[in-house]
Amino acid sequence: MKWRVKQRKMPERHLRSNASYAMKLYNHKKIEEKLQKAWLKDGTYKAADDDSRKKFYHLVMFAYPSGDLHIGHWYNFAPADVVARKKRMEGYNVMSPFGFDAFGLPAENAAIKRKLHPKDWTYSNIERMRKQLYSMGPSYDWSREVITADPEYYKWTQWMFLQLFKKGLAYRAKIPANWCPSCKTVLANEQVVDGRCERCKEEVIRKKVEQWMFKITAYADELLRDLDMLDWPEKTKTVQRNWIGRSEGAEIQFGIKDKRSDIKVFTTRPDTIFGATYLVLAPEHPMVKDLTTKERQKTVEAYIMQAAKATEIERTSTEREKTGAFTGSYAINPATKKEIPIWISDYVLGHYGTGTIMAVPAHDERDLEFAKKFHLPITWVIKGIAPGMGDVETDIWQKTVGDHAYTGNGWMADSDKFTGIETEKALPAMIRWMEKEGWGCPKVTYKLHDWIVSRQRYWGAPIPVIYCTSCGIVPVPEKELPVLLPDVDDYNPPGDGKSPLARSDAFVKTTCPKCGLIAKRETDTMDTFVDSSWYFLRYADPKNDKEFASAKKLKHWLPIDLYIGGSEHTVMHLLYARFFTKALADAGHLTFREPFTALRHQGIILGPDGEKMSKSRGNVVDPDDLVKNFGADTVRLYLCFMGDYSQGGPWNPGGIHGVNRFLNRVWKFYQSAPASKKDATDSKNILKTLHKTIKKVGEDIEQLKFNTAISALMVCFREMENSDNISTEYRESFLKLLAPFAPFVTEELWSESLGYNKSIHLAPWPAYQKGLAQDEMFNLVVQINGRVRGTINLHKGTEEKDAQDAAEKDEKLKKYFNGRTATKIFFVKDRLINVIFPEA
Ligand code: ANZ
Ligand code: ZN
Repeated sequence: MKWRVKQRKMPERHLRSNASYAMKLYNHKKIEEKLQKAWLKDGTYKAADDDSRKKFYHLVMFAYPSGDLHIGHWYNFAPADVVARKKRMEGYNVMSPFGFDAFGLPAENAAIKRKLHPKDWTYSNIERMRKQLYSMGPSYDWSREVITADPEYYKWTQWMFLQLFKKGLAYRAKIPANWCPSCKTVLANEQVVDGRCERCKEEVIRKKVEQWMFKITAYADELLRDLDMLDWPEKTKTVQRNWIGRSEGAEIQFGIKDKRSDIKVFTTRPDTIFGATYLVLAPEHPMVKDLTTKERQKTVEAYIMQAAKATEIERTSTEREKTGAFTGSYAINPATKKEIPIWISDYVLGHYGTGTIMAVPAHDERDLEFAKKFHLPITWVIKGIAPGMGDVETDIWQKTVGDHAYTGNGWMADSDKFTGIETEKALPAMIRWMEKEGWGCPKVTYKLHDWIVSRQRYWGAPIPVIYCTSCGIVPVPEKELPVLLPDVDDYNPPGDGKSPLARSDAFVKTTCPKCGLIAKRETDTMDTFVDSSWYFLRYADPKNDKEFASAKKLKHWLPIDLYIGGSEHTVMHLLYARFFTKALADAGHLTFREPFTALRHQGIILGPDGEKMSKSRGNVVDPDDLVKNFGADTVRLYLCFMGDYSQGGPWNPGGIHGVNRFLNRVWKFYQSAPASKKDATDSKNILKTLHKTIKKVGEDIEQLKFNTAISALMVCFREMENSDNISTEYRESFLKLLAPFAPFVTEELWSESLGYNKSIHLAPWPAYQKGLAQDEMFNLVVQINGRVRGTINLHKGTEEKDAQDAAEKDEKLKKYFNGRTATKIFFVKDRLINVIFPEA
């Protein structure tokens, strides 16, 4: 009996004695709050404008003050912060700033829905998000924070507008624009997704309105060309390239029968001119009215009405049956001199090229479909087979014309003096001929359009322009900036296509800066993408009230060394910011022409069910709860550990426990084994682990491979845990390597257990010794079809693909491969590879 009581008491006492220790063990709430304050107070992450150290400008995309920081923000910001921290420890003068993209439609719509003023809604959100951000422990220099809705900021947004205006890059034009009937404003092409408003999902209609535009097309060529020199994901560059959409070809003039005017087409295949058997205009083309004969008027008008309803996606769809109407007029093909009918159809877009095409049904799939439907002539002018092949030739020709257009290259046919020539040679010759004859010239066209920047909404920077009845459009003098956004009572869109600011007499009425007469202010505000096109410049000198940033500070900090953010910004923000940089450089305000030297995208975190996180699905992961339960370090560490950063993936609710246990073990280890007076000497093996880890973690962070860096850290830690006595070097180095990932725990242990009084985050990043960090070598046995043919000396841990490559290149083994493709490979890491070829 007694014995049993004793037995029961023993573990209890053990527990109790540990209880106070356990409390001291990792009270994340306490240490995190304490350190957040200390870092702010000490200015630990303040970036000094000092030239003595090499700078590193590290940037994440600033946030919309939507109200809450969600796990997707964390996934962008927390792993990105690891890089900034590591660079800082490496001795770089790191600037990692943060700010808020505070103007714009989403904030305004949300505020209207809640019957709040957009300003109150936005600024209270900023307040909340800032606190959430502190909790994450990022190493931002908060003294550089920018908020685009602050007058001190948008003063310079307006100033930028004026610089573009001066250079003729900001202009006003009446254009068919995307109009969202629900948001009651114009949208940029980039803001229309599948024919719908990106914000409210309402179907967008086309409406002709006078708008302010930025001439981004003036930079189309440079925007395209300079992509080559950027360290960006290839896919992102490709998307931008396609968005800019450069097409080389010719512009050809067709005379109109019985009329003096003529009509221009853009074609990428001027070599097919002899096969152009009809013309097609976009239904909205301004010449349609003139070209339509009386008899055809009703049909044409009905068709135009019908076509106006189709979205651009529908119009460019290859699935949809072609529709159209004959105008009753004829053009003259300048090459054949034949009369060809002029049609209209919605597969021709009004705002691309000249809005008119020469149709070559034999060699263009869309034209062929159209020609077959409306029984228009088909003339074959390119053959895919060399001349003189007799029957085969005719045979192929006829078969092909029946089903498909022949869109490839080949030999010219039925093309007068060009007949028989290869198309690649004929093309330049034909353009020269057209030029000489005076009806054609080389032409480059872009898919990119000028950027519509005016918005008929309240929550944005007012466009700094005044309309005077005698002087016309007059820019607001720079010294009068900012044009303050007035505090109006009714900020709802009036629904008449005007901005809510138009209702404010006090705002509208002004005097002309040139002649002093009564004049009116522009009441449109700027697209929020204007604000974000230059915010990264302001961080260099955020408090400057004389300039948007001083030349000296810009020179010191810019361009951005690493920009990390979502790939959804590929065609808007990332393109606009590049345009702004080039335009400002040309105006003499910047000395560089590309803002983001290196760019990386994080992947997307999905809900635990593998679906996109959304409130309606109920699969949203709330970072605040996680922080409360596990602490920010655990959340950060898990986000870094959960998978390949660029891929993202589903959130695994169980996974976070593993990294939490790891951090607790780390905590316990340093608590129970404080720095000893007499230092231990590590064995060679232990040292090897350490130096390999230093090398690997450093390299992995550079490549944003956070997950594998953490795996290496776990191995490194186990070695330490299993050793009786470990050196101070090992202990300190490990903590430093972990510091960028888990800034709070490591900071606390650094001071409490290791006794330092300067932040670990400013301590030097550990260096590795090459000799110790090197992988060991071993002899890989190479078998071909199961027979040993030799060995090759490789680094331990070499993967299958690299092992195979090495074997193939080996002088002695080469002959067994002989350029053949293996059907199967058996691979045993660090031991053997067996390459199977089909037996001859
Ligand atoms: C004659 C021709 C013959 C064409 C042929 C193609 C093949 P990308 O590469 O996209 O620039 N096109 C021109 N303007 C158009 C518009 N506003 N709406 C719809 N299509 C238009 O395509 C250029 C080609 O698309 C042009 O070359 C024109 O058709 C058509 F065997 O001209 B092509
Ligand atoms: Zn005037």
